[in-house]
Amino acid sequence: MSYKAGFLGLIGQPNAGKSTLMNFLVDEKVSIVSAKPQTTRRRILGMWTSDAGQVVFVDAPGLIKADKGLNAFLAKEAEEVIRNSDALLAVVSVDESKSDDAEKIINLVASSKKPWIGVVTKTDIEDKAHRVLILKKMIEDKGGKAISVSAKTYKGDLEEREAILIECLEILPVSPAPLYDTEMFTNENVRDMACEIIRERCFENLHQEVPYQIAVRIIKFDETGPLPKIYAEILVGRESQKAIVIGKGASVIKQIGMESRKEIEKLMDTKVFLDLKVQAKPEWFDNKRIMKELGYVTESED
Ligand SMILES: Nc1nc2c(ncn2[C@@H]2O[C@H](COP(=O)(O)OP(=O)(O)OP(=O)(O)O)[C@@H](O)[C@H]2O)c(=O)[nH]1
Ligand SMILES: [Mg+2]
Repeated sequence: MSYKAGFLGLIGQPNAGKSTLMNFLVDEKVSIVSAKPQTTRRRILGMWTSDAGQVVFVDAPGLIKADKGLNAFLAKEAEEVIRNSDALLAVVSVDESKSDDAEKIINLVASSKKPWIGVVTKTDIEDKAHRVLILKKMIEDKGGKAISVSAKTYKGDLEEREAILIECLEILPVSPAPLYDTEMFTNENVRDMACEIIRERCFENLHQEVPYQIAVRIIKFDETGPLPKIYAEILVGRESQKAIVIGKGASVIKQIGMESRKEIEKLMDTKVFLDLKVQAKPEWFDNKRIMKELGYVTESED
């Protein structure tokens, strides 16, 4: 078989399990995950390389419709992943909240004219088990190959994972060489991954609209000494949210800081010093300059 390589976009509703699926297939924690929808904000690449080729997964925000602020960015980002990928995975979950949510995704991917596979996720949710066959049939009726997987409870059946990866490789174009260095599993740098880890911990520890109006930026990343020192800032969209993020006696920010530090230490394989500050930037999501600085501007707008 000839060598294959290309970009494989993950398309699905918010919360369908796209990031969990990519992390599982790449076998690394590349993309952040949370129980709340709209966790992923910009495309994140995860690579898997073998002798037969290289799959470059493109994790995208869940598909939404919006024409303003951060949500408009999420909508455009997902559209660009559909447009720019060589092939697509339609990711549909057995616990989709509305019955036609999965159908919309399958129809959209099938009409993209790109090679695609439908992946039914969260098959471990027992009271939704009957949905697996329904969704697989929906995929096959649109001409796609259907795969089902539980990416979260997966217990190391390497053959099953490899089988999915080989299916993914098959729908990619023939390529003379890999697209990225074969040792790489992501093109994200440590700085950006640290920001995403802090944002993930904010999604875990904060509720209602607060996590959606948060952004994280690194102020200083000092790796000169034996202990890397990271100074980061959590931006909130309203003055009143500052007290919520800090919490009573700074309990919330301390918890976010401790959890983030542990994750960053795992990522960097060393102890780190992490300093978190909270800053209110009212309606930062309506400010073009700040949005651009945070990376929330699509390629087409740039
Ligand atoms: N039970 C079960 N839960 C899963 C599985 N895959 C993902 N989840 C959970 O579903 C939730 C959403 O997962 P994500 O991977 O963040 O979903 P996503 O599609 O990337 O979501 P957005 O980035 O918000 O669009 C998290 O709570 C995951 O733990 C699975 O196979 N089984
Ligand atoms: Mg995601």
